[in-house]
Amino acid sequence: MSEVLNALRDIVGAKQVLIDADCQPFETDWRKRVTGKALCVVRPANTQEVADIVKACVRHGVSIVPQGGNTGMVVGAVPDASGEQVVLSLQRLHRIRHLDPANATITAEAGVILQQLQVAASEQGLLYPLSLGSQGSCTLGGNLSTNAGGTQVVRYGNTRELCLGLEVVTADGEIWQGLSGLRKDNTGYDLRDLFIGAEGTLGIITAATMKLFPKPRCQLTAWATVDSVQHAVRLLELARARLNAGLTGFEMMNQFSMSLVDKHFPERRVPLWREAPYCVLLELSDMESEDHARHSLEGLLEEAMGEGCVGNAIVAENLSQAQNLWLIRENITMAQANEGLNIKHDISLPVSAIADFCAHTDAALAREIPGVRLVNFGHLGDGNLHYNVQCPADVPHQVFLEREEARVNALVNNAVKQFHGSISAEHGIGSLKVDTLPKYKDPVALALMRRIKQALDPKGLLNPGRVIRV
Ligand code: FAD
Ligand code: 2HG
Ligand code: ZN
Repeated sequence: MSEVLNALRDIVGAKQVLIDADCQPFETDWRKRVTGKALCVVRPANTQEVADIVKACVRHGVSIVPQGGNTGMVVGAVPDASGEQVVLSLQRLHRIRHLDPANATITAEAGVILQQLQVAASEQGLLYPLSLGSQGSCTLGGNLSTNAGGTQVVRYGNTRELCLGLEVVTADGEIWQGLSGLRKDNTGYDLRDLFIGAEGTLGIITAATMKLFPKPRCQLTAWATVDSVQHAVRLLELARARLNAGLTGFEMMNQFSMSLVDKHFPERRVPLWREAPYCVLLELSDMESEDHARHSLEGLLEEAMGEGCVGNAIVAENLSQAQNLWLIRENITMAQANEGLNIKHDISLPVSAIADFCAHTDAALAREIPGVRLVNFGHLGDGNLHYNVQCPADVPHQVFLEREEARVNALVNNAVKQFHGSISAEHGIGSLKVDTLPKYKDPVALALMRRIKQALDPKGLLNPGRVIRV
């Protein structure tokens, strides 16, 4: 093993090859579900160094775990317990290479933090719409590798829809120059879409060209109470009809998830949460003016109240109120983590099936595990729920996970299948769901995935044990 360490030191310099205790910050996943042991953490500064590292690892038969901001939810970016895997941190690939206002694109390296991309676009009067609670630490490479979603998907799509081109280091250390700002290119198979969402199992993304959009002239945020999931879905239908492309966010939160924010982040002052079992957070982006936006949004809320699908509602008066409403929604993940270890389900369903899914699954869980606490929230606008589960109040978190996690997962995932959904809408498979996926994915699709993995990474050295076992 010292041979591979020396080879890596020759490529990046001794300072950028971390060993022993220095590896610790890279060895535990964000949710603190798993702590692994790395052979080393290597920190290249450019694409050529990444390619040389991959070649060295191939020569020595050592596997590679790519890591960006390590904010992933499914234990995909940390090493296993063997002490034999190299963690390849992309954080030092942090240059924005080019912003092209006329083409409305930005080309940046994999380690650029999402928030930096948003700021760079904004400084040119443009919008990079990807928006996640982890945006202060997650990276472009991680966003692409997980095909991250977030809160603007209802209008702008997932990371995949935002990407026009990639630069990738392949499993044998070649550099594929696929950076392109083209919106149309039909010259054969779409390699780009293979690497997006592959969670580092097919290649290392080193840079990408992403779409930018005009910045809306005005954004308004509303917070509304609804007394059922069915009414939240009806509000979505009304919002789509009235606001059309102006609808840029539509999130739902159940009362328990809001109570967790109220408990762990009292400074957020969650509005209206005691009044109803669910609240909806809705964002309108308008290209005309604030008056036009207010008129549209107030019209929508009046109609919804008239129909009885909204009970009470507020519209943020200014930017800081709007930001606070978004922070309430984004703080649910942290509030749940502060409450204790938990079970996450990152599911999607046809929007038309969500109310029935919730009625069915809420009842089944309450029946099977009395006292279980549901943290049901998420991106209702695109059919993605975070149908998370916290232990009953009187059961220790760790004990609950050991006893009930498999049973809870089976119950929820079976219901997802019954209602024609997906067991992962945005967080991916990682190692946490690698043995669950085969139970729910079409067998022909799985066989094709396995063949793609074997074709692109025949030695199986890129993030083994993640997404699909070969
Ligand atoms: P990492 O966690 O470092 O890696 C994720 C996966 O990608 C791993 O499998 C890793 O091996 C691989 N990888 C990383 N970089 C590369 C690369 N350059 N080339 C090849 N493979 C690579 N996710 C959502 O989709 N929507 C949300 O709304 C959302 N909100 C979140 C809120 C919070 C508070 C937190 C903590 C997480 C949230 N996430 C969300 C999950 C997470 O932030 C995203 O999955 C994000 O895209 C991961 O980026 P990262 O840089 O941290 O990647
Ligand atoms: C979000 O939408 C993230 O906030 C995290 O995808 C969801 O905490 C979760 O389960
Ligand atoms: Zn999410």
